[in-house]
Amino acid sequence: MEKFTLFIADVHLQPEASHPLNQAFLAFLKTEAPKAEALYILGDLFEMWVGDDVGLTQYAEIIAAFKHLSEQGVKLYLQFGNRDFLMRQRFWQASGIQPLQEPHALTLYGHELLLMHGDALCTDDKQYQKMRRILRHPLVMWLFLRLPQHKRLQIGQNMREKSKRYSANKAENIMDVNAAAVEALFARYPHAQHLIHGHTHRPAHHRLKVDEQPRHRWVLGDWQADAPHSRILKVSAEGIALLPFSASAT
Ligand SMILES: [Mn+2]
Repeated sequence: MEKFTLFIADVHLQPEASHPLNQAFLAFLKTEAPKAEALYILGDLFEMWVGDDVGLTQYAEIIAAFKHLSEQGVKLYLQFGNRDFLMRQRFWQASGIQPLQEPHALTLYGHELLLMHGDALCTDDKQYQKMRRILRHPLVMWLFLRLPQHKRLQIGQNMREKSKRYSANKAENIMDVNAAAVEALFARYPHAQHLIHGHTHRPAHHRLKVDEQPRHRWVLGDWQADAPHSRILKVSAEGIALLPFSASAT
């Protein structure tokens, strides 16, 4: 059987366990993911994560499915997104997922890969980058996690709504990755051939040249809540491909 690894991002699992998106993702974990050697989740797995105490209850069924998958021998890795960066020790233990720094460079089946969520590359959106620096500040995160549960849930819900309004009112090009930021990243990782990221919800395979070298930028799809489908990346010795994934087809 062909050995391969899957990459996904921007699932945006909903706090309501019965949501069709969560059910579709559970089906993915039970049918597609077990065939892979490893599954990499490049951020925004959860629509929001306000602390392990809340999240392990909210997403209990999915976390149990991850644990089962890891016990079956599928390696699981995750990078933080802009919606879910407060997972801590209890989450890693309960899920069997291993955290990855950003960016993360690795060699897989002979391909030189570079992984990140992607929001750090959207440098044209100054307002967003400023907010990101504040929210990801260790002291801010430390303080937030010490608030009572109801307060954290309330803040999380407010931010969810603000983010929706924010994206709706912002020019499309401002929220995409900045070409110079991508080139600067490749300059820092001269061996990387393929950058894989999510965040922008614009699945695509971009070809570019940096320092005369051909490079690739693969953008993963988000998971649509109404009729769950996405574009996920399959990497094997044969090559790299962005494939449609549809929950109804499984
Ligand atoms: Mn994102």
